[in-house]
This record gives sequence, structure tokens and C-alpha cells, in this order.
Amino acid sequence: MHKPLVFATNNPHKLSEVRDILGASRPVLSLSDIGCHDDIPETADTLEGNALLKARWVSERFDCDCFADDTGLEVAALDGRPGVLSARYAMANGEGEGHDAAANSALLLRQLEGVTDRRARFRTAIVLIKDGREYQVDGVINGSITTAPHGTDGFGYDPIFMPEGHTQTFAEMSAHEKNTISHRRRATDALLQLLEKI
Ligand code: ITT
Repeated sequence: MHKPLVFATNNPHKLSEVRDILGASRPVLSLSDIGCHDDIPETADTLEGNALLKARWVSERFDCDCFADDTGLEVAALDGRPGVLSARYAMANGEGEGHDAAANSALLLRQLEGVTDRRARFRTAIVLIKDGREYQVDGVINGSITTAPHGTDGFGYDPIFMPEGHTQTFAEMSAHEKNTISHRRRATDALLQLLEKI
């Protein structure tokens, strides 16, 4: 049995997905498990930067081994935007408030009206701090942005993202099917490989 790792999230969905992948021999604690209820700043201008801010915040204040993630949708025709702004894209463009998934997708579809290059990718960056050392891994899934939303499952940009080699958007797939190929899955697989090496 390995020493517990703290995952700097309170998102129960992410936590259970990561626990499934890492397996029972690598126990993972959430922020609430360690009594951390801080609103951790995510003010960096890259995914890796935000993951690093979160991981450092927790490892420094709670003296533990820890990892944190950040995810963005990177659209080729928009030079990689919304990227690090994915959660609050509409708000960052003066539309809507907070994390409004429908407004974010609507804005993206408008920006891509008439654009034929619809390539996009989801990317998850993970930073691990273990025994005082910092490591980075990431996971990517390539795909394209549809011209209209399809499907009702999932969250965020799922209804407008179609992974390469598939004919359904993430929101039309079962959670199991999405989680088998997703960016987060690939990043967590990379984290597991890293943990086995170090
Ligand atoms: P935390 O509380 O863990 O920070 P978050 O909402 O910021 O949650 P992420 O950093 O993982 O979540 O993702 C940022 C945004 O990217 C998220 O709000 C969605 O808009 C989008 N996103 C991330 N993963 C996605 C997925 O699997 N499908 C669709 N959209 C996703």
C-alpha cells in the first residue's frame, strides 16, 4: 500500500474517476478529507500554471504529497482558445456570468460560423508534488467542433465536441465510453505511469 496522495479537487466525479484508474493500492484523499475548504486561486495563464498553483497551495499548507489538474478546450482556428479560459469563456468575453456552459458553447459556435477548420482538442494538465519534487503530465484527445449541439449527457463543451474517429459527440456517448477515451483518462493514465517510475 502506497502513502495517500491528496487530489486538489472537491469535484466528486473527478475524484471517483481518478480513484478507479489509480486503484486501491494508491489511496487518494480529497480536499475535504484533509479539511481544506480554501477557494484556491486559479490565476495562471496556462493549464499547467493553474495545476501548479493548486498543487503548491495544498502541499505547502497541508504538508502532503498532492496532485492537481486543469483542463481546457483548445480550438485550432482560435489559436488555442478558450484554453485556460474554458470554464468562464463567455464571461471573459463580456457575456453571461460565472461558469455558464451553454453560453460558453454558444459563443464558440458563433465564433466558428463559416469556419471550415473545426479541429479542436481537450487537454488535461496534471501537476504532482511528491517528496518535495514537482512533476507534470498531460492527456489529450483530438476532435472537432460540431456546427450545433448534439446530445444531453456529460457537461461543459461535451455537446459540441466530437472525438476523432467517432460519429457521436461526447454528450451522445455513455459516461463509460467517454471516460475510456477522454483527456482526463489519458492524463490520469500518464500520472499512474509516472507514479510507477518515481
Ligand atoms: P474544478 O473545480 O476541479 O477546478 P472546473 O470546472 O474548473 O473544476 P476543469 O478545470 O476540469 O473543471 O475544466 C475547466 C472547464 O473546461 C470546465 O468548466 C468545462 O467548461 C471544460 N471541460 C473540462 N473537462 C470537460 C469535459 O470532459 N467535457 C466538456 N467540457 C469540459
